[in-house]
Amino acid sequence: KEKYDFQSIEPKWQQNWEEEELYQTEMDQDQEKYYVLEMFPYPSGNLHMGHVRNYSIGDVFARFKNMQGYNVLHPMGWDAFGLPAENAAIKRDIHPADWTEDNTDNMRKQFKMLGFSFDWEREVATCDPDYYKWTQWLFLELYKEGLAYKDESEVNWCPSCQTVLANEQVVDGECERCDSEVIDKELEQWSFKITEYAQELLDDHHLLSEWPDKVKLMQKNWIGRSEGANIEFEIADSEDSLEVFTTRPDTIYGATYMVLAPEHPLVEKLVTGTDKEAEVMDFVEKMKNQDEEERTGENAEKLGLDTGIKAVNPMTGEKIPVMIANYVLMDYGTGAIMAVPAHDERDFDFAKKYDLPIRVVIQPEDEDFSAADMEEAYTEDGLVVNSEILNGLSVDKAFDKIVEYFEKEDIGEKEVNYRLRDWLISRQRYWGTPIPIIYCDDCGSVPVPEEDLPVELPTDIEFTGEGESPLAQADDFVNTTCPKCGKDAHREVDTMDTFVDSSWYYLRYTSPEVADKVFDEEQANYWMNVDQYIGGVEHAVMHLLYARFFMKFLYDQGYVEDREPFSSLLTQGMVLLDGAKMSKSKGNVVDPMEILDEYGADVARLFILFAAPPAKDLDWNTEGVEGAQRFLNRVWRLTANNIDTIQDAGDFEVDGDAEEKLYRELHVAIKDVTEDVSERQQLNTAISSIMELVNAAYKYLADSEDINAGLLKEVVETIVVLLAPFAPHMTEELWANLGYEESVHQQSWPDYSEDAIAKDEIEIVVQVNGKVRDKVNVPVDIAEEELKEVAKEQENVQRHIEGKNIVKEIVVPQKLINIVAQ
Ligand code: ANZ
Ligand code: ZN
Repeated sequence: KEKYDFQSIEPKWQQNWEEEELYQTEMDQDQEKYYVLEMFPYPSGNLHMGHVRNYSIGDVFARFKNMQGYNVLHPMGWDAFGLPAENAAIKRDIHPADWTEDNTDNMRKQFKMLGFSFDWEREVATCDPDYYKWTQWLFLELYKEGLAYKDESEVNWCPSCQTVLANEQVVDGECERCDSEVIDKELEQWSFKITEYAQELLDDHHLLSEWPDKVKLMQKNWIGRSEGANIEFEIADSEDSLEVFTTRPDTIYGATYMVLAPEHPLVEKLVTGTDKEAEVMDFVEKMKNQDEEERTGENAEKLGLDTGIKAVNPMTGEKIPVMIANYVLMDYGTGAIMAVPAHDERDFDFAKKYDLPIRVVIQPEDEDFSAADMEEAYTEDGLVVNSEILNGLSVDKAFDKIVEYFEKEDIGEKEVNYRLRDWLISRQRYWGTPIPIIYCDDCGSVPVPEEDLPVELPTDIEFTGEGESPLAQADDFVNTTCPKCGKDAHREVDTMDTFVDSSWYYLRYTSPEVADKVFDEEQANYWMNVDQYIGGVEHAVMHLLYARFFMKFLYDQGYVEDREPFSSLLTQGMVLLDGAKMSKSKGNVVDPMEILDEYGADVARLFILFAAPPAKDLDWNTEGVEGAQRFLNRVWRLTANNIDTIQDAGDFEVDGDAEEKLYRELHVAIKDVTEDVSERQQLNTAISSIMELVNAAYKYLADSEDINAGLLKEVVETIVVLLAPFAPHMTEELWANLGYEESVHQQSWPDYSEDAIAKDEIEIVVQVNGKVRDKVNVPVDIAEEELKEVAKEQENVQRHIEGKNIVKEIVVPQKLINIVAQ
């Protein structure tokens, strides 16, 4: 009875829970719901410690809320499309579908060995036609609303492998496989217009009060809203004009040159036929090979060229040079800027390098510097100078005044820009959701009619790793007829970014069985939104932003009642070993299966939850694992060794100091665990509180001759119940041993009594001449005179005051009394 035998207990209960369908959930309008969701895994083959952590955290919330009386939804599935499956097919000649299925089978088995309370009846896999049918349907819904569109975009192309590469396959501009230099290739690709929702995605942050601030900040920066103005500059001796976007229209008098992005359409038009044409077009060609980081990164070298063209500053009438330069990008703002070198760092560096004029137009109030003194741009606030109609104004006032002037004179207008780009979803890959579009020579792009969904992935594909899209070789797939006119037509051969699949899976879980709809609206609206979402912070922008976008779109279409999918977000920390992230490449991986073999699931879970608060990084260490094991055995013995006493126990009354102390500890523990889990989300301190209660129980047993059986029963049973969400197997076994037939996981979460917690006695230190001689327990509200009496009655105190004169008695309320005797 000294140790619990996890090897027999864990599989026994896992089987029992499955047979009893303990974790299957159904909609029940009369019961309040709680939806716990952990980000679903990519089926890479085996669970790693990060998974164990993620799902252990979620499992505590799910079990806890269930015991609190909520109807809990806690589903699991697979983010099953993606590149690794296809690489396995190329390297090992195994079909992506088979590879994926083997992996999900294995990981499902591992999940079950960990005892998570998933409702496996709701399992979904994004590669299942029953699922991706609806991913395609969502694509068509977006298409109908003009939110899915096709455009020319660049892809990474390896000329030697003759294939398109995903961004992660390009390392330092070279192909991961063959080290050849990767080039850009133009392809027609599909995008979703997430930019349409840019403002709403920002505005609705107020609905996300239970998200980490850092995640909201990352989204905010990613969306990158800028307020400014678009201004028109005339080109000298030409009909053309140039539009720029600036956030600092107040600095327009300081604009001493203009810069166009090399790709700007005006570049070719303006230089054609001039003596600069060859030089300029040569430079443009060179810039095409620089990626965004090389052009605008922190250490990027600024490269530029004078086009020989002049523009007219609308405020000064000056003719200023028009440059082209790598640091201006075509896909932001208008692809052209007015350069104000005195007040913009990039322009300052560029002006110094190419010897362009610098003119100060903003100065701090009591300073006066000239351009020649400047070593860097002055970007702070100040007052406007050298600017005719703006002189003396603050930056903010000047902004408003000049924009008003522009609008009146028809030179420009207020403009808001976002860094956020539309979401390019085309992938030149096989293992993904086919894009449901057919191309007809006469009708153009034609959406596949809803009744023809799903467009199924063909299985007979050869995986060579060459060519644009593997589906292009599947003639039976490609060749089809136009749904509109019936003529021969061909299918889109690209598949969707897997982030599309994961943007809506939380909705499918609410009714995975429905065959004729994307989800059942009644069930979706009962379960949504997700009350607690848990996952890695690496998904702070893409996944979480895309999912929010989909939810907003579905809200606008009237399919859901919430505008946000996830009410509360917890981003768990990493699992480290000796301070470094566990990763295959570092070779410092602890395999969860080895830990399960040696210690069992409950120990693994308890350790990982105890070692750090969920949001913090966690250092794996063997002593900690053994500590968790010792604690569980201690709980095991506490129950096993007292089972006879407990089983005979009936009602009880609390009597005497020792019992009162234990009773109080019991209620403190219930309160702390409850609040740690539900309010503070500090699962580690919740476990500490249970440990303290266990210690208190042992102390009570050791110190007391007469055991209050009823009290002991209450304490031990509460320990088992409190521990159940953390160590579900051992507690289930103990609960059965205590004589109960119903599962511990179906018990109500215990309540605590504030009265029991309120301290009615306190301990007071008694000193004689400043030395501690005793401690006494007295009522909190004891009168000072009475305290003095009690103190002097103590044996050890008497010994030290005997025969002496009491000169003074000093009382520090609630703490101590010092008797001064001579
Ligand atoms: C004049 C100016 C004066 C500017 C000044 C800044 C400071 P954010 O905040 O990121 O929106 N800009 C505009 N379009 C650009 C492009 N396509 N590529 C590179 N730079 C571009 O930045 C807006 C500012 O970035 C704009 O305001 C413009 O420079 C530059 F004292 O115009 B500014
Ligand atoms: Zn047609």
